[in-house]
Amino acid sequence: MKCEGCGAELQCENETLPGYIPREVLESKVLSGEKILCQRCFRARHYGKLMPVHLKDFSQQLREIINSMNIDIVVWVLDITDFEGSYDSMISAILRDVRKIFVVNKIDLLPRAVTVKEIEGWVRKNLNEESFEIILTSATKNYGLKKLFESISKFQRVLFIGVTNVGKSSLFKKITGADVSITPFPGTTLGLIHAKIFKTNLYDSPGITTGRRVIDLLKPDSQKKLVPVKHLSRYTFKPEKDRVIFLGGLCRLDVNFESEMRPIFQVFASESVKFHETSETKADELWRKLYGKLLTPPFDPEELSMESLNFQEKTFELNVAEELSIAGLGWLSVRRGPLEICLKTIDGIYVRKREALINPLRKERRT
Ligand SMILES: Nc1nc2c(ncn2[C@@H]2O[C@H](COP(=O)(O)OP(=O)(O)OP(=O)(O)O)[C@@H](O)[C@H]2O)c(=O)[nH]1
Ligand SMILES: [Mg+2]
Repeated sequence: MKCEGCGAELQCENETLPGYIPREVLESKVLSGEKILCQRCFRARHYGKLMPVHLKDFSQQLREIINSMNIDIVVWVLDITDFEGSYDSMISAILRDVRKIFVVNKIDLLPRAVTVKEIEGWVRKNLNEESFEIILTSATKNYGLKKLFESISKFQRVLFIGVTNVGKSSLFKKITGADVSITPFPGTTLGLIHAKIFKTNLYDSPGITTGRRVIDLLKPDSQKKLVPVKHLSRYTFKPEKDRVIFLGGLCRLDVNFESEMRPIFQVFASESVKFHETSETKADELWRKLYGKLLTPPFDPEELSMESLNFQEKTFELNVAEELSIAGLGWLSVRRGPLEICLKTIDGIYVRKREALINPLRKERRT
């Protein structure tokens, strides 16, 4: 028997393992025919806390599940606010020969000035795949759900996959009506959850953790803070020469440029990422002093002690209509260049220079 919220196999023995439910609660729910939730899902819904459990890496089982369950099509859910973090090359390799649809979720979080057509065109260019269908969605604003349903209802067995927190369960719930658990903590779903709608069998699945996103390195309460809910924060910088900008304590940008005109760029991230500009001479000391205090994330200096981290450093030449994206944290978008940015962030975090998603040279407006 499975928890209807997270898909974990129910058990009454060990409170620290997935699927735990006190025996008396289980017995009474079975007798009354009520919905059965594990203790973790029950507490997540009523107290807003998600108990940490050891997560098995779902990517290991993905290939086998697709084969053994005769999956006809995989719905790979991406998060438009973290494209680099959600379109992961390891998952792409696992799914190379698998028939799939890309669902690009959370489009409500982008500035309204970007058109749906623009987003789709950008995603199409940035996916390194042979042939595919793209559907843009917002599970919270009910956008694109009809189109998604129409596409998948042609198939008999459909599997939703993706990295943690992209909104798989939110879409699954909207489409099937199944009351699955949804939280801002990554790692909510723990097992496969089945629902049938007309002739189509749909499966929600546990999120995959890649370790290549800043958010993956934080504790659950901090992860929750880092998930943008209603909108992204956006801040415009027009720095002088030799200025340093911090995106919280885990990402430092040293800005340089030759031209007379100061460069202009915007930074997009969750509201809990504190942006701070300072001079190059003050930057080292300020970083040490304010790390995890003013400079969040991390949200506590001890959560990820600065001394325990290895920082990678890479220099990028950027021009107008180019962006620099830091997986699981945010991105910056150049409005006037050229400029050079020496970026320091934790070793292993995926960083990519890309063509602008929020393109300052665009002409259209979202209707
Ligand atoms: N703004 C916005 N938030 C969304 C959207 N879809 C999901 N969310 C939020 O994103 C968070 C994660 O949603 P889930 O549906 O639990 O994500 P998941 O992919 O199932 O996560 P795991 O089970 O942990 O892998 C929740 O706080 C949702 O409310 C969306 O379209 N827009
Ligand atoms: Mg889920």
